[in-house]
Order: sequence, then C-alpha cells, then structure tokens
Amino acid sequence: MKHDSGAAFSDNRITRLLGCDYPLVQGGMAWVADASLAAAVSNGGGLGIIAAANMPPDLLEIQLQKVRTLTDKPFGVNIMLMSPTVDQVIDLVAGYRVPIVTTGAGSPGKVIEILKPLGTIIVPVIASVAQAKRVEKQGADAVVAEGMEAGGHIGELTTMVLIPQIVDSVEIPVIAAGGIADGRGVAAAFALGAEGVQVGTRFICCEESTVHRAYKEAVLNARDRSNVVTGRFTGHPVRCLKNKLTSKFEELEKSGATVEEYERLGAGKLRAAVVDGDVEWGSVMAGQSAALVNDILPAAEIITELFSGAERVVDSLPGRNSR
Ligand code: TUI
Repeated sequence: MKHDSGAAFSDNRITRLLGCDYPLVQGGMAWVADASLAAAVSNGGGLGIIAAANMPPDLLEIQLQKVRTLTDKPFGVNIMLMSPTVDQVIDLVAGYRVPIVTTGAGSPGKVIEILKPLGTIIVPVIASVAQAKRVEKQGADAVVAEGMEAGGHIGELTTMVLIPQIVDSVEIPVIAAGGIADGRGVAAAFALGAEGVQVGTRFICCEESTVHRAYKEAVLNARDRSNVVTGRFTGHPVRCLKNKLTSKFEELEKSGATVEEYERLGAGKLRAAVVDGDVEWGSVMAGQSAALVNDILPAAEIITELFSGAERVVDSLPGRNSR
C-alpha cells in the first residue's frame, strides 16, 4: 500500500536512505520495542526498530526471526552500547543482515567499523554537537538528535535548541527525537531543520505494542508534571514516570548512597514494569510527551495522523492561504 497523507514530508534524504514511505523512525525502547511493534511500524510506512537493549542474544535472535514473518519492509535494530552483550548483538545483526541499525548510550565506533562494510545503514542516537560531529567522521549515514524531553537515558539539551545546532554542525541528515508525539511536533521538528522524526513514547500506546496494559494506562494518565529524571549523579540520568520507585531513588540520592547501591535498586525494574505491569515499583520509562498521548491506536494510524497533522499545521501557518 502506498501511503499518501502527509505526502509533503515523505520524499527526502531520510525516506530514500531508509527505504520507507514516511521519514519516521520508531524509538528503540528497551523491552517495549519488540518484533510485533517494529513490524507494525514498518508495515505502517515508518521504520520499525527492535531494541536489543540488555537482551540475552538468544532472545534477540527470536525477535529477528519473528519480524521477518510479520513484515517484508525494512526494519532496524537499536544497539544499546552499554549492554554487556554488545559484541554478540553486533555479530547477530551482521549474521541476519539487518538493513538498518540505530545506536544509543555510547560511542558507536565499533558498530560502524564492523557493520558498515557489510552495507548496514548506521544511524547513531546522539545528544550533543560533539557527538554528532564525531559519528559523522566515523561514517554514520544520519543521526537521531535526541532532546532531554525523551524517555529513558537522556542528555542535557532540549530538542528545541539541540536540533538546529546539530543541523548546522553536520552534513548528514538529522532526525529529531524527544517530545514528538503529534503532528505539531513533527512540523516543529522540520521547522528546526530536521528531515525526519524518531517517535518512541507515542508507540507505547499502540494496539500492536505488547507492553503490559498497566504500563499503557500509566502513559495515558500522564500529565505535564508526571515525569522525573533520576540518577543524574551516576552519570546516567533516566527519565521515567513518577512512582514509588522514583521517590525511593530520590531518597537514596539525598542520603548519599553510592552509585552501586543506586544501580542495584534499578536492576530488573524496567522489565518489571513492561512485562509484569508493576507500575508502582517498576521503572516506567517514558518521555515528557506521555502527557500528549491520550488514546491507543494501530501504529499505522498513529503514523498517518502524525504526518497529516503536520501538513495541517504547515497549511495553517500565518501568511499561508488556507485551502
Ligand atoms: O539510549 C538512549 N536511551 C536509553 S538507553 C536505555 S537502557 C539504560 N538504562 C539505564 C541506564 C542507562 C541506559 C534507556 N534509554 N537514548 C539515546 C541516547 N544516547 N541518549 C543519549 C545518548 C548518548 C549518550 C552518550 C549517546 C552517545 C553518548 O556518547 C558517549 C560519549 O562517549 O560521547
């Protein structure tokens, strides 16, 4: 099926690079971004992503096999560079000839060195100008520039100031991430010079997302002040929805706990929230855009809404003749 709504946004360097109808990459959300979600996004005209995260390699392999049964469109794998199994993940991604890789939480030099010669398209997620320049030099094909509105592990700059600085610093195309959950956000990203968007939190609440119902409800119920960033002192700040776990994290931080004590409290908590639905004591990672998510829709509908909404925004800007 050819997707038409939002056509004004759908032929550029990102759609040509990724081979999809819309310049949209799904966020590589640990435990959330499985084959079911990735295939739904790819079938909807975006680029679906399976998050390798800290997954044991045998579980990742099952997801890689599964995604091929659900879509024949391009898809990607997000490689989390702090994972203890990152080398095995790279080998698997090479073996399965995954067409596109996004990376997060570190420097992707090794990923580019190994996978680029195989023809893999590499799109690192970065959060600063220095990181963007470095990955361009290393051979990245595009970057996702992620503002601190995003969920999970974040940098320090907002999307609003990060995107134009990255656009001015590199030649490769820039995909904006962090805070984008509706057509207004897509239009704003393009206004800042991005040629694509990465959307994570919005897809937690899609029909094909296999996360626990309670996690989806926590995102649906989120409001403007529902987020908190914990763990800044560890060097790995993480944005989540506020709950008993994040209060405990804040208490620990105030009591002068060590990084080890702090990280011990966090172990296994994302899985507890996503898989078991423990949204009180689990880690409910979500971006600030959770406040903008108010319904559960099929992934394909979310994508057409994002781009038709962006077109409406552009058409209604001051000075434009409304149709
Ligand atoms: O990676 C993410 N988001 C994530 S990863 C994750 S799993 C995790 N859980 C707990 C603690 C830490 C990780 C949950 N959410 N987003 C992409 C992203 N990458 N944001 C920022 C960065 C980043 C950070 C450092 C990219 C490059 C980088 O380079 C370090 C360097 O040496 O320059």
